[in-house]
Amino acid sequence: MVRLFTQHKIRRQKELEGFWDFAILEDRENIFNKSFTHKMWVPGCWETYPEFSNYRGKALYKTIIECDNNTNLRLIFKGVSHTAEVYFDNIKVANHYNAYTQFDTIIKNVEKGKHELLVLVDNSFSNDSVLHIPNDYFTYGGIIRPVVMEEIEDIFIERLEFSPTWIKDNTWAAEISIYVRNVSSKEFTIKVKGNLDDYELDFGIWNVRENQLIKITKRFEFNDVKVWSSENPHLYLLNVRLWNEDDKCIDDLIERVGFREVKIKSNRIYLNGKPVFFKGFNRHEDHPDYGCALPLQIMVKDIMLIKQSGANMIRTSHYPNDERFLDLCDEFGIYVWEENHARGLTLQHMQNPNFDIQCENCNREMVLNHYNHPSIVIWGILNECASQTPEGREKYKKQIEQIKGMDKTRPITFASCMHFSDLCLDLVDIVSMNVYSGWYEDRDTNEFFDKLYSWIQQAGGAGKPIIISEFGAEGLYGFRDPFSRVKWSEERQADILEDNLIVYLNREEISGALIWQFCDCKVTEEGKVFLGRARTKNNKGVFDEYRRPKIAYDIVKRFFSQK
Ligand code: ADA
Repeated sequence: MVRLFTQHKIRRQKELEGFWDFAILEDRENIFNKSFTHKMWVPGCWETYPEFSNYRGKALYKTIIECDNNTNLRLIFKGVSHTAEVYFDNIKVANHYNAYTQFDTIIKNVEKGKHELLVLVDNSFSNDSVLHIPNDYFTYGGIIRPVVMEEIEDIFIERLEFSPTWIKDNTWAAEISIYVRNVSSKEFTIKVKGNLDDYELDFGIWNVRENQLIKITKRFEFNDVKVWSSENPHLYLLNVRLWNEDDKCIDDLIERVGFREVKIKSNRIYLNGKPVFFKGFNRHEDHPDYGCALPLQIMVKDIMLIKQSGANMIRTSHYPNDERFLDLCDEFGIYVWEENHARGLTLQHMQNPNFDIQCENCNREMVLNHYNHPSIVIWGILNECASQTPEGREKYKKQIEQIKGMDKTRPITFASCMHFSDLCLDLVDIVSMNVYSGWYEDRDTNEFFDKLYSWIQQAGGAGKPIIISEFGAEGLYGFRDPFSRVKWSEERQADILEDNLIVYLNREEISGALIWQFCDCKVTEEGKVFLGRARTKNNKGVFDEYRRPKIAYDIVKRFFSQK
C-alpha cells in the first residue's frame, strides 16, 4: 500500500510490490548479465534476510513490468537506501541519493507489453555520501519504500499545493496551486476542474506549450469548514482533474488536506488561533525484524502507543518519513516536526563538496512531496551540526532560505546541542535545544535551563518560542534495579525522565518537550563512534525495539496526559 487513500481514479497506477530478483554485486561487476540468486521482497530491507543481515555494499534488483497500453510510463520510488541507479530495458533512466526521499522518472512512448526494470542499490559509506554516514541510527540497504508505476498521458498533474488561511469563524480561504506538465512536443489546451468535498473548484482553461510545466494558482473561500487539529483531525479530499479539447477527462490527482494554520506570536506557537504545547517523542523508523522498512501494521501500532501516551507530537528524527506514517499522523491528529536528513555532521562533513547539493535535494524532495500533510507543523533541518561556526552558519542560512522559498506557511527550526556557542538562533522561527541533564551531565535540570534561557535571549533567540527537542536517558529493557536505581536501569531512566518532565512541562518559557526517544533503535558499528552503545542500540527508548514499554512509560503517560 502506497498511501492510505486513493490518489487516482483516472490515471492508471500500480504498486510494484512483491518478490523481485536479487543478487549482491561485486564492485565492478556488469549488471546486464548478472544471474540472480534470491528473491527479495519489495519494499523491504535486505538485512531482514539472515545471510544479508550485515551486508553493506551494492546489490541488484530486477522485475518485469507490464504496460497495458502504448504509454508514457512514470516510475515513482518512495525510498531506496541509499543510492539508486534505475535501468529500463537496459537504459539508465534515473539516479538518486538519499534513502528517505522520493524520486521519479518518466519514460516516454513505451510499447504495450513486458519490460525489464533493474535497480542497482548501494548502501555503502564513502566520501561521496555525506548524509548517510556511520551514525547513532542505522543505514539499511534495499528498496525500502513502495515503488509505483503510472501510465500517464502527454500532459498530467504533477503536484498540488493546498495552503489554507483562516478568515473568521468557520470561514477559511485556501490558495490551491496545480502543477501541470506537458511531456510531449505538442501544445495542449486543457480545462482544469476540481472539488473539495462538495465545493466545486474551477481553475479555468489553459494552454500548455511543448515540454512546459505550468503552475495554476487560485484562491477559494470555504464556509462551514471543519478545522484540523490534534483533538479533531478533520480531513478533506481535494480532487483535481484535467480535460482535453475533446472534453475527455484525461488525468486526476487526489490529495488529502486539512484546514489548519500555524502561527508564531511573540514567544508562543498558535494552532488555529490557540496556543499549543507540543509534547511527544523523537522517533526513528526502526524495528529489529524489518529494519527501516516498517510494515503498515507496525506504523499503526506506533501511532496507537503515541496516542495512548498522551503525546501530541512526533519529530521525524533525523530524516523525512514514510508517507504512510505521515498519513496516519494526519488521520490520528499527531503534530509532526518533519526533519531533513542530517545528524551530527561536523564542519568537515559540511564542507564536503557534496554536502550542499545532497541537502538541497533532500529539502526539496521533502517539502514538495509532503507539503499537503496538515500534521506537519514544523520543518526541521540539520540536527546537531556545526551551527557554532561562521561557515556552518552560512549553510544553515542557505537551507532555511531554500525552505522558506518553497513553503511560507510553516515555521522552521533546528535542534542544537551547541549550548552557549550556537551562532544560528537568529535565523529560525523556533529555538530548539537538545539537553541531556541527568544523563550525560549530572546537573540540576531547572538551574541549567535558567542559564540556557538567559543565554538564548542574548544569542539571537530573544522572544522566540523554545522547544526542548531532545532529553532522555538510557534504560535497558528488563534491567531492573529498584533499590540502587543505577544508570542503565529502567528505574534510573524513569527517574531522569520524571525530573526533566517536571521542569519542561511547567516552565512558562517552553513551548514543547520531545523525549529522546520513542523506542530503542539500532546504531552503526562501523566507524566505531557508537561502540559505547550497549547492544549496539540507542537504548533511550521509552519502549524497547519491540515496542515493549519500559518503567518510564507510565511516568511519561501520566505527565503527558495531565498537560
Ligand atoms: C543527540 C542526537 C540523537 C542521539 C542523542 C543521544 O542529541 O540528536 O540522534 O544521538 O543525542 O542519544 O545521545
